[in-house]
Amino acid sequence: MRMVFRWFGEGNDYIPLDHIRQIPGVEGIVWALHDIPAGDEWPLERIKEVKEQADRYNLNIDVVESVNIHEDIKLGLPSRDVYIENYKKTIERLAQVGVKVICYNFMPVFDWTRTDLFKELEDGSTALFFENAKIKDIDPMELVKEISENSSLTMPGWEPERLKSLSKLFEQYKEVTEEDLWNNLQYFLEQIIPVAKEHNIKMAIHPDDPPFSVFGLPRLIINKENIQRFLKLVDDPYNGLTLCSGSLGANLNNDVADMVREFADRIHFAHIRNVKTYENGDFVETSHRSKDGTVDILEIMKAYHDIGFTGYARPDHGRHIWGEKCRPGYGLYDRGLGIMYLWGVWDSLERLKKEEA
Ligand code: DNO
Ligand code: MN
Repeated sequence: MRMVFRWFGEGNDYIPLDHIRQIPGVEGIVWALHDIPAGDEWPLERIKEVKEQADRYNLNIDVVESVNIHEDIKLGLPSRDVYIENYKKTIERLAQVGVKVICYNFMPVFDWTRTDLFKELEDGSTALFFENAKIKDIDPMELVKEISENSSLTMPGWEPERLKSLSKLFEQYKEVTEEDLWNNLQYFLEQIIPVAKEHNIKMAIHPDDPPFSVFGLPRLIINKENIQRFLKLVDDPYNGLTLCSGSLGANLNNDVADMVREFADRIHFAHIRNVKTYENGDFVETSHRSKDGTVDILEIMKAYHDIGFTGYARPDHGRHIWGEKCRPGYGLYDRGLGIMYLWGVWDSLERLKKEEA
């Protein structure tokens, strides 16, 4: 397991690289050029700049999250071909600096959706929260307004340029069924995977978050069955997964440890975090500890250990604790604690294996 840590870039993150370097066992940053609109090519100069910044702290840049997909690709519009060509160019350039994994998602309109970014927990910390009843009642525009007023830095997937065209996007998606979305994903993969393979970059799709339909939009990467279907669209190791325990864990029927064992060789990137999910469909993000949420992090770690996982992993989100000023879900402190929990479990499993041998 190779531990990495998401960093939003110079001037776009409160956390400096020298702090990241001090988290035990972290060998690289998970990064992106967040200011480049989805669909545009990433300039090589800008890519090299990040590599140089990371080099100074002896951190690798092996994992990119995310190279976002233009909505026209998801909608299957004729203009998609231009954006797919741009995507290929970005893959080629990322390969030039040694990138190994690209995380992306195929969620219509929004990246992850929450109703509250700072829900207070019993211990006085705050965390991202999803209230099912509120989503059913609220107009998406209203939610977007509320969410963006509460966050000082733009969240990935909620960029102002994209959100401006929101109502038009919703109109366009009215025509798109779930089967259309599968076809559009297949069209994208058939063109992208051979290029990624040629450049030795593993593509790793992130599950939909939450793993069920919101605002009537179709959702694909939500459970074991659909992931099986996804992997067969292009049956190649370069067509793989970012297995996110927190996203999938927001549906109590998803057994993430079982998915780790099932999809073992197709998991290139592990997002490991806990959520507490309620029967009414609400969920709140919690500390990584197994007993703090409804996702069995211990069992998931055991599954990764059993399959001999050598891919990249990150703690994904954390709570906001100790008064830290941070991006919603992306503070230093709780993610740092999360990493120490994950290492604690992992190292114990390693020791036990040695003792048993
Ligand atoms: C949620 C996060 C997401 C993720 C993107 C990947 O669990 O990991 O914001 O980064 O959806 O494209
Ligand atoms: Mn995730």
